[in-house]
Amino acid sequence: MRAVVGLGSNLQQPERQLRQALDALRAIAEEGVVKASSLYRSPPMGPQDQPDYINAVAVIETVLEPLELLDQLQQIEQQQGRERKRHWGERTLDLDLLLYGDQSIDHPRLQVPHPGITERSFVLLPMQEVLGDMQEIPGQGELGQWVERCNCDEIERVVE
Ligand code: A4P
Ligand code: MG
Repeated sequence: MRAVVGLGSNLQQPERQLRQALDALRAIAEEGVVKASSLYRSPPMGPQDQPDYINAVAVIETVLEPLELLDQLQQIEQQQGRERKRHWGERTLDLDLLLYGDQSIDHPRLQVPHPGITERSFVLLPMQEVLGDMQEIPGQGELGQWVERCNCDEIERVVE
């Protein structure tokens, strides 16, 4: 199954955190990471007294079931020293399962598509880069229409 994972970090060298997480994703995916977006920098959504975030998305091919994949993602977060401090607060690594094939999942531990997709520029823009405007978000229409509506003023692609 093709799965799309969102990556985010705003502590302890965020760009390094994301590169390390991409390596870890390569190790759990069948064919490695099929495609990774550029890195994007944006001001924090939520509490403002925290550093800017670096975000990206990765597309992987996996044989893992959705909850197994979530377990793996959480394990990678733990390996990279993830602490949960406060809602929408700072973190060394956040991995969200954004899409899993064309499935809609509503489980106490897992909602897919990830509920934040359509409102978050730091998810929409990297998704658009790797998946294109025509990508269907199950139950919510095409990605392109959400990108058009999003407030994307404050997000910038990190030039490497
Ligand atoms: N969970 C349910 N669905 C999913 C899914 N699709 N993918 C459950 C991953 N997890 C999912 O997650 C809490 C629980 O959500 C998990 O145990 C899982 O069973 P978490 O990552 O521990 O919670 P959280 O990240 O603390 O949630 P919170 O606080 O709502 O944070 P968000 O929504 O992840 O946002 N600003 C910018 N610019 N960029 C960012 O990336 N990120 C956040 C955190 C805040 N501000 C940001 C950014
Ligand atoms: Mg999360």
